[in-house]
Amino acid sequence: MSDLEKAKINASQRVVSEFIEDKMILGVGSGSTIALAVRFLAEKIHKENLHVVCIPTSFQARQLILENNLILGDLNSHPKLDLAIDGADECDETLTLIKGGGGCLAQEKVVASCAKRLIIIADHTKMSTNLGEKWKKGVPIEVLPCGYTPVAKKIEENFGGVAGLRMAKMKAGPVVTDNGNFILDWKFPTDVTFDWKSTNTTIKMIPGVVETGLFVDMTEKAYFGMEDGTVLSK
Ligand code: DER
Repeated sequence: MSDLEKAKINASQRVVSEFIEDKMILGVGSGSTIALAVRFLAEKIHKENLHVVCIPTSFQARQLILENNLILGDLNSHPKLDLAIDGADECDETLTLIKGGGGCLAQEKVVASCAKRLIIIADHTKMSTNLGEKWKKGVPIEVLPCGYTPVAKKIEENFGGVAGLRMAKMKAGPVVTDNGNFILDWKFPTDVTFDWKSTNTTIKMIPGVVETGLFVDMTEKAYFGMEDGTVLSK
């Protein structure tokens, strides 16, 4: 097992043991870290016979819930959640996140917005002072397929950098999200200090933008698995 995987496991175990309670409505995030966390979540729920309804943030999360014999819910039956747990591609010192490396940002943000608390689980490579220091692939932005070119141009004209269409690896053409949309990865200029709240608001107003991977003022705490085996919470 790699040190990074150990770090993810340590942070996952800490969050599961500290936050998961009986009768909880829980948002389950997406990505490899949460895939590990769901293992410990399932162990705790089955061992302690807890009643926890799990709300997925993606097709992947739905599969994880079903594969681990957890109770699957949805936002129609449970529009208000007690807690959401999720990963992040980067987390700055203000707990502003870049998410969407796995292409699930839109549903992740909806679920997180319905939760009283959002707790992030990550390894130390995701921890930064300013966004862009660690995650070099840019801010993921989910867009309607018809509008990806004008949206990319407007973002580049307004904010600089390059907004590139995310191409699939095991399929010809672009990545298509669970919602049937495309993703632009906006590699923003690093010599500019962004007010991420207003930048996010402006980008979201561009016709054709479905959601951004900027999670601003949404995170209560982030737990980072560190290289020395400890878990740092911020
Ligand atoms: O796509 C996402 O938003 C994921 O949560 C991502 O941010 C973290 O994925 P990882 O745990 O596989 O690094």
